[in-house]
Amino acid sequence: MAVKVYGSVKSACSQRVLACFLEKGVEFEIVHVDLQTGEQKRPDFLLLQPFGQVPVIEDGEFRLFESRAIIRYYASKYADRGPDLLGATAEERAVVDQWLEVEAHNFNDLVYTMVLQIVILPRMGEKGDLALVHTCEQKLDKVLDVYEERLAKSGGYLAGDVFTLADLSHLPGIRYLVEEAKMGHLVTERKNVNAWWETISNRPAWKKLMNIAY
Ligand SMILES: N[C@@H](CCC(=O)N[C@@H](CS)C(=O)NCC(=O)O)C(=O)O
Repeated sequence: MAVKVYGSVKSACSQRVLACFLEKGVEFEIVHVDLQTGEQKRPDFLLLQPFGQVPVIEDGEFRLFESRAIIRYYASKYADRGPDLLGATAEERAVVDQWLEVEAHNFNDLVYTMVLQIVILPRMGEKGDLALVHTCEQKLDKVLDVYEERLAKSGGYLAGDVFTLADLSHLPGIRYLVEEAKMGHLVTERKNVNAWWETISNRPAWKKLMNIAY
């Protein structure tokens, strides 16, 4: 039975889950939730996700929200299928978790704020705060300098020499930054970050998702 994904194929948080499903060969069905109209705040949706946000998955009787919790769950549930996205030993899994946390707490908020100001607000007819964008860009520069150094030593991926959830989790945010916010220089001006982005964004699962979404 296909897993229901309440969300939107264009929302970054839903894309994180869908990229994982395509890597793992998990059959899914998207139940579109229109974020623009506030449909997600309907009481029936709030029963699924008390904060009114996407994505939420429904797998038979089992429901889960928070995109990173969802990808951890499916990478573990289908550990024997498709690429290992979690790491084989306790230490490898801990390093994957470490970089997943970095994505969530050091990277994502800055990218989210920049995309909101440069892309989303202007689309809604509002003016973005460019001073705020500049502050975030300066902070993101420092974060990506850390990535550059890490990738120079790690073997090409954040958690080591193979693709894991740590890399996958960055795909939607970097795409928004490069494709929509036109901040690609943050990636291209860093040799190792650029090579990493080229590699991970060319994975068949991500390319398939991009074909579905755009
Ligand atoms: N930490 C949550 C964040 C979810 C989130 O921010 N979702 C956005 C779309 S990417 C959303 O639903 N925004 C609408 C809102 O917050 O009202 C996750 O990773 O699932």
